[in-house]
Amino acid sequence: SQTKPIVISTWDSGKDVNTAAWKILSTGGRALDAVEAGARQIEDTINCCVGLGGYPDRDGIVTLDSCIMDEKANCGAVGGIEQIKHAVSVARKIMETTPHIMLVGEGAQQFAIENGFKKEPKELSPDAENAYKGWLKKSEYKPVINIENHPGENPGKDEHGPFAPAFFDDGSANHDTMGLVALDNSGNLSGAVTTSGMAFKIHGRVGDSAIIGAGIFVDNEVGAATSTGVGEENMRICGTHLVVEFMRQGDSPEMACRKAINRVISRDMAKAKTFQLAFLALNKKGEYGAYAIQKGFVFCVKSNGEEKIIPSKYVFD
Ligand code: SD4
Repeated sequence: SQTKPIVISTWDSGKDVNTAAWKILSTGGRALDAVEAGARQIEDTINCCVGLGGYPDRDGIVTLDSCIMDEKANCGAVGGIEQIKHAVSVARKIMETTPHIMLVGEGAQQFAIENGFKKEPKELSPDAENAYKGWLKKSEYKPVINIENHPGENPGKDEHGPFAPAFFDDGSANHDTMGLVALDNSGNLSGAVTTSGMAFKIHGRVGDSAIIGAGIFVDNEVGAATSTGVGEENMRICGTHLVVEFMRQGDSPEMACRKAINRVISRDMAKAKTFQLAFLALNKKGEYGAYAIQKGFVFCVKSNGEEKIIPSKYVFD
């Protein structure tokens, strides 16, 4: 038996995102349209971690990453785009109207404006402004190129490094990247992810949420997966591609996510204890599952029979 349509999404903010996606899925619409609508819903809100109200990079600039993929392996992605609200729709536009998959930075913004997207003001949201001021105060504001500063690695210095301590988040800051995947009434899968990325990242840093195979992967014969957490750790293993491949080999969505998490942990257990990374997956039958490194990740599900916020299983307390 197959549960369809169905949409699943990251974090508790996924509840409203699923509602937006459900409007499309429940009336027989395409999974692709549903995941775009879901991502747009949260891009329209003020959120620490998605859209133009998100936390800036360490130069005080908000840059967005997003990607989208449909049932035919069409994909679009945008990295480090500034002052454009609906990064996910830019990604879709790239997918549908160009021979390319990804545009970044100024070129992406130029493309968006040429395609009718409005250039928004540069101002930070009040919440982001506060967070940034706080970060500047406490941090020794020295550019450190290419050093990932994980909490625990440099006692006394690490809390305010270029990469904010994602795993300390318990609702406060620096999580809530929105990744969602859906299966529509026709049995087709699509996925999208949208984020302002790691707070206080180096200007120009692009994370997993812009990378097909890391932020999102969809294979219409098998399933789809998305991810949230420290993007670098996901990119290292092409995580969502890996999750989908495990499902292809017969694993349940939860087991597939768990195996991808195990892949990360087994390489360096001590380091894995210092960051959060989570995978969320849906298969062709509408079965879903998740796995995280740390406690605290939740995801949202919406189908005809279910509307729930579910705590993910995890490795470390
Ligand atoms: C990133 N994966 O930019 C994102 C951050 C994230 O919830 O997931 N936050 O690395």
